[in-house]
Amino acid sequence: MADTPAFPPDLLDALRRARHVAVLTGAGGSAESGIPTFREAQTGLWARFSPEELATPAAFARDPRLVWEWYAWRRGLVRAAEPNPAHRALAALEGLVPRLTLITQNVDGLHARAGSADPIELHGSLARARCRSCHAVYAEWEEAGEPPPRCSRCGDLLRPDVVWFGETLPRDLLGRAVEAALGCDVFLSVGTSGLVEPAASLPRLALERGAPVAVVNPEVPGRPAPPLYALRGRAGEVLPALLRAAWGEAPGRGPGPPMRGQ
Ligand code: BV8
Ligand code: ZN
Repeated sequence: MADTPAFPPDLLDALRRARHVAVLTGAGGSAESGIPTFREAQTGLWARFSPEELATPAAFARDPRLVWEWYAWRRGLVRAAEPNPAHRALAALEGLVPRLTLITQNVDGLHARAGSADPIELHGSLARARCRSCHAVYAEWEEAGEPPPRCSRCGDLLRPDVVWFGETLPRDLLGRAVEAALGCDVFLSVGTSGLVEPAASLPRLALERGAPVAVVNPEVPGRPAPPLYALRGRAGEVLPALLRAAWGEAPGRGPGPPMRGQ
């Protein structure tokens, strides 16, 4: 068995006893699927722009085609990508705890593709587009003619169905995420730089209540002390090891000894 890094025993204990675990993921959770994070320099054509410049209503108003093509490029990356062991470990975690709330800032849909039942996609999804006027939502669309494609209902331009900087998050999704941060027994913050609000406040809400908060990231600044834990490493390695350390070899089974014949 690969030697699992030593995890703090009280964190493992809190996980095993938890009735409700909340998880927030960021771009670092998809990094091992080959999806560039926001902090990394973007490759090629997109090296000239920063996401904060392109992921805004003003950028789309100024140059709809450029913004639409940036998202088409990212959609291509996601289509070519597979969920990584971090996504799969979080999908397995659903079967190990009574209640799991998975909250993601990512728009790549990889948690659902890994089998997570109901990821809260706080910032929307690349897989959908919506009309900028009548707000009709599309899961598929014709890419004929000059991009962006147009709404079949009102003829205006489609835009990616994501939350841009300066736009408010869907109230119901944010409400569920805040409720999970306020009610969970353990909070895992995975692969996020914690710079973008209001998502960045979620781990803080849990920590302020004294709930154990574990940060899974190769870079964790400072010297965190319980109930804040630094699990320094890549999510695709740390999360499977954490499940093995807490629940044993077969992370796909519920707590307790594996049932026969399963
Ligand atoms: C809003 C979708 C109300 C689009 C995104 C205070 C309160 C409220 C708002 C604000 C505020 N202060 C500032 C604001 C405005 C703004 C904001 O937060 N700006 C920042 C830049 C300061 N917030 C908003 O506009 C939000 N709206 O609050 O509405 C309002 C309205 C008007 C005016 C005021 C308030 C909307 C924010 C949503 C924006 N949309 N995405 C798209 O994807 O194109 S944000 C986007 O960037 C992501 O979704 C994500 O949230 C963020 C990137 O962050 P991360 O995911 O953390 O990724 P990052 O690259 O930064 O870090 C990766 C991490 O992974 C690193 O730490 C790295 O070390 C680690 N890592 C790398 N490899 C691995 C790894 N970890 C583990 N394993 C690995 N292998
Ligand atoms: Zn329309």
